[in-house]
Amino acid sequence: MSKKSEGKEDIRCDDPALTRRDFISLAGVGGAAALGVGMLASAPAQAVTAVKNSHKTMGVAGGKTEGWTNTFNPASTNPLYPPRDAPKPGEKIQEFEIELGISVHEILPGVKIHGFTYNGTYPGPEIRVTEGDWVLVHFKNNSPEFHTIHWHGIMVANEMDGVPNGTQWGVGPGQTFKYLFRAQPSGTHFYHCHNMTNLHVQAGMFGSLIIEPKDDLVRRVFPYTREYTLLLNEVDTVRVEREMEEMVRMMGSMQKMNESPKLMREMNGRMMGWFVDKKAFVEAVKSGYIPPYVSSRRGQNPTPNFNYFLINGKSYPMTDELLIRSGENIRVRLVGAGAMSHFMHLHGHDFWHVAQDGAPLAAPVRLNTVAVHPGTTTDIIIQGTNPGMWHFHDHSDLSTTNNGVFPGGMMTMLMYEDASEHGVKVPEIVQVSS
Ligand SMILES: [Cu+2]
Repeated sequence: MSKKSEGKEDIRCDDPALTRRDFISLAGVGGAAALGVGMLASAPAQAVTAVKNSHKTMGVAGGKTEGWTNTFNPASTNPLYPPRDAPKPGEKIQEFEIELGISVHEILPGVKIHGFTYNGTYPGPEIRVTEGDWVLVHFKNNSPEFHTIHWHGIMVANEMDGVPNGTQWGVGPGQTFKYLFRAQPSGTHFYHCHNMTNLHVQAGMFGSLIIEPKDDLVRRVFPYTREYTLLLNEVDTVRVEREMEEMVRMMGSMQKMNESPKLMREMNGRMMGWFVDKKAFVEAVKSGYIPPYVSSRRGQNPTPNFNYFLINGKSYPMTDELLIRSGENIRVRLVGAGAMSHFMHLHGHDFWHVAQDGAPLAAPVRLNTVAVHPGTTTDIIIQGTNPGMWHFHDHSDLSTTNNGVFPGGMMTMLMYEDASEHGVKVPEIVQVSS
């Protein structure tokens, strides 16, 4: 578990003392950081409000949002806290431990892949902190490949950005790297590996990073007690399996050839095509260096052929439902963690698009379908106005399949817990069809 730490700390990466620690789980210090895996229902159901009165409870009347005062201000993109500051004595540090390993992940009954998993889960655990908190992550690499963690959308100091052979050396097998940053800006964000990103994200190296604002405009205007985080990505299971096997074989022989971490890092840089500058790269090619894109074993089929489309690591019907009650607002945080755009559509309702990339919009937008592009996050509020069981899915129909067969993929259900009280009658087959 995490150790408690307060006040200024001398942050040294690749500290050999850290590599001997036993990393098992990711946890916040002092219970202040709420953690969950994948879809998170953060609180019990709130009191039921009869659906006929529900419009009075939602902070919305006449099609306009009341109390939404988010005026345009260019300075709002400036960091609230100097990103290069260090923790001052007495400042609290939220500390987390993330251990990377190879484990088997089951997308659906009968469909398993080998994954790179943070603390054994696909996707990794949710990190949830409050804006302004210091965040210290001990990232221990227990896999035979190099990795980093990139804090997507976070205003970190340059050295903490997690770009391998760019802002840091890749974190090698058995090594630990300490990431330290202040949580800003607030909102829905995520983290992911930045080494061989396409493969490593498919293999599971991503997770949500929720930074709670001190004053939440979304919650003020749309009071809610339950929320869900949906990380969207897609996988070419054939490629992931093939590349993971190849990677383990290759890295195993490299380690046998040379146990020197320094040489390993340099060899990895060469293999990946990283150089100190463009001139060195051009000179190396002139001298006979063959870049990886020339020697690629992928041949004429360079693009992944995605065959599974995941919400929090699972495909329908194994995706978790969104639970709601009549008159309730729920907040849904959608994260475009993969390589494809997805177009999330809700049946039977309009919803409010309230935030994008973490920041509240200048005005909420009423939609029934919202695009979630790679690298973006989208927050929506669903109002419990129409009891029943409703599909919520990517409207790009390719993504509602499992290995080419409908139904499946990026689909879940908005389930009213009180649907039967309102006379809704649907056959059981609608609840889970596969
Ligand atoms: Cu990685």
